[in-house]
Amino acid sequence: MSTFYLTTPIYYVNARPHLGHACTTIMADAMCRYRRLAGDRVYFLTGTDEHGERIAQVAAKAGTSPQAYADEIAAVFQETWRRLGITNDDFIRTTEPRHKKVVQEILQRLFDAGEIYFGEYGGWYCYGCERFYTEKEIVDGKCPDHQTALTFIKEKNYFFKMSKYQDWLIKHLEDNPGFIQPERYRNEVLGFLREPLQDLSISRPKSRVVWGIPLPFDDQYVTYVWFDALLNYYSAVTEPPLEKTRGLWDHVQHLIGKDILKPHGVYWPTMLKAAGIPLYRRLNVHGYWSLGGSKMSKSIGNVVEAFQLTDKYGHDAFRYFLLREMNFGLDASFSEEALVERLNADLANDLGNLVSRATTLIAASGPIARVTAPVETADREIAEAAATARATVEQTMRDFAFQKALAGLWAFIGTVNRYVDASAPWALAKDPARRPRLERVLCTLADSLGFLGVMLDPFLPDAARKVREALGRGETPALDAAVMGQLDTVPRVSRVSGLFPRVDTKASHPGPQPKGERAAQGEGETGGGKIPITDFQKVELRVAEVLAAERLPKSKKLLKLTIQVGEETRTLVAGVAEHYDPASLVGRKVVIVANLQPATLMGVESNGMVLAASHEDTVSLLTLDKDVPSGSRVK
Ligand code: ME8
Repeated sequence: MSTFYLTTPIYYVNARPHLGHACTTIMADAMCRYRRLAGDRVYFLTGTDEHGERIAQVAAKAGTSPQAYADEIAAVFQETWRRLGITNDDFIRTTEPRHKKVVQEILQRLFDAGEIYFGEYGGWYCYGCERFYTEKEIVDGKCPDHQTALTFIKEKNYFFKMSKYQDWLIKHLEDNPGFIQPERYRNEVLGFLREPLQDLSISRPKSRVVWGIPLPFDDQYVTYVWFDALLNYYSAVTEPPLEKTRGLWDHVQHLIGKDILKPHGVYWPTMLKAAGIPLYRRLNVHGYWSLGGSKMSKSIGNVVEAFQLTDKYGHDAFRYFLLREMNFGLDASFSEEALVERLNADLANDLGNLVSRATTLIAASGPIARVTAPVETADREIAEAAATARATVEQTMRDFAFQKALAGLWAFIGTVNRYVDASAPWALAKDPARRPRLERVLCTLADSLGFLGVMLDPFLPDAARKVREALGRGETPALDAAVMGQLDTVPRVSRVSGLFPRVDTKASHPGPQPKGERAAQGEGETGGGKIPITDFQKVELRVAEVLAAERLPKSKKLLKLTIQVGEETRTLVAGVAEHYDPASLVGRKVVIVANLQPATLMGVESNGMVLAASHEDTVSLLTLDKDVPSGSRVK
């Protein structure tokens, strides 16, 4: 039995879980379920990253303490993973004592060994990323990730002597080609290392940042959030003394998105090396999901909450889409339409129909104690296709290539569907003389379902369980049992229909066909006037500050407003002239629809619309309860 310890990034608690987080966590879950299926001892870790300036800032904005804020969002992450059926063994929070203790011990160890020194550094800092950017990384004077202005900061800090590990790390990457995979990311890290490596500032002065782990050797400083965060992978499995890691550490592999390659590919191995801790086994890096062409990140705001889609289409369909659509290591583009397309084609059509046809046929014939008819070429081909599919899964899962593993399984499903068509069991059933052949065909089909009930388990856990249950197999599935061609009986099978109901794409918005509860609630196709939240998300509502206001000469109703939306100034026309004196609006913050197509009203181009409530003769502009900067998103 081998041991497999897999981690996801620990997610920042400054935002709620979104599609990107769900993607990494689902990939890790599929991998861990697969390794359990293969009989490995598995430890699956995820968690939350709770320190740093950014968290303190959002907590302050929300009018609460950083700890209370972190408690709330960490609970949302935990609840999200529970509802998505994620099988993590542990959930680490960086504010837990078990973590803080390890961070302080390692800092002290590095300090005592002379790996940390006190010095001064000035550089361009992004508050969003909580890191300094080198001149080369800066794009148009802005943070390449957030596209916001950087701040020049000069301050005294503690530094980790990362630069001295540059040559060692280059050699390690060259000697261990599989250390970072796919290869493009190993090359990217080697690319970073072609430039001189700087020492890493690992502290922040308390005068500027208080929300962090105090340095054990200087109480005027807290630990830099990345230095703190990376150590979670180690602290989660450590029992005192530091080296005891329950036999897990030597097997650790990390799964991350490409945005955090540098901390994991450069900082982390050098930190481990300096602390005398064995390096991780492998860093697995996936690409980024984009939504309508722009990168999806919470700071940019176009997030998709994981729940909305899983509630709508089911966990398995959501999971399948994320695993099947992204080529591991490359970027992918998310759309609800593409999800529905995959759901209809691969799940409803290919898999759902196969399961429905096969279980219906087998259930109709009843169990068969002994199948006597010989195995024919067509049956043998199915067993061979199963062996090929399993070999593909085993090989591709070594590299986290979920899309290839699923393509391999779908090739098998296609073969079985063609086998059903060609052997036409419904025709065989009409001819008593062909009963023996019918029994062999049903046996092959039951065998195929048994195989799928095991092999699909990591990817579609709910559907795989339903298939196993239909065959009366209650036991925990095992990869070793995924072998076809050894069956001479047909079990009692219950019919499974509608494993994945088709989604009607003809309705104006993709959504499941109304049925059962949904129809009763008046949702779905008939609508009842309700829209999916994704429709609402298309509307970009923002806070705007009125800079100037004037009446339009020929109009009784219209005012021309000059407004500030974040960094942008625009003009819009509002129909509130009968209710507001222009001067009274200047300096006020209102709410606008920011992404309306421009319209020309009385010769003035209007870019957006001001929101107001009206009742009889009263018109009341939407204003804010508390002050927030113009440009803030309203949702
Ligand atoms: O970076 N596509 O946390 P984070 C795919 N706390 N994956 C995405 C994604 C997208 N559009 N957006 C986010 C942090 N992710 C640090 C990590 S680890 C010691 C500290 C996923 O909340 C992806 O896994 O910003 C990415 O690496 C991670 O979320 C970043 O999450």
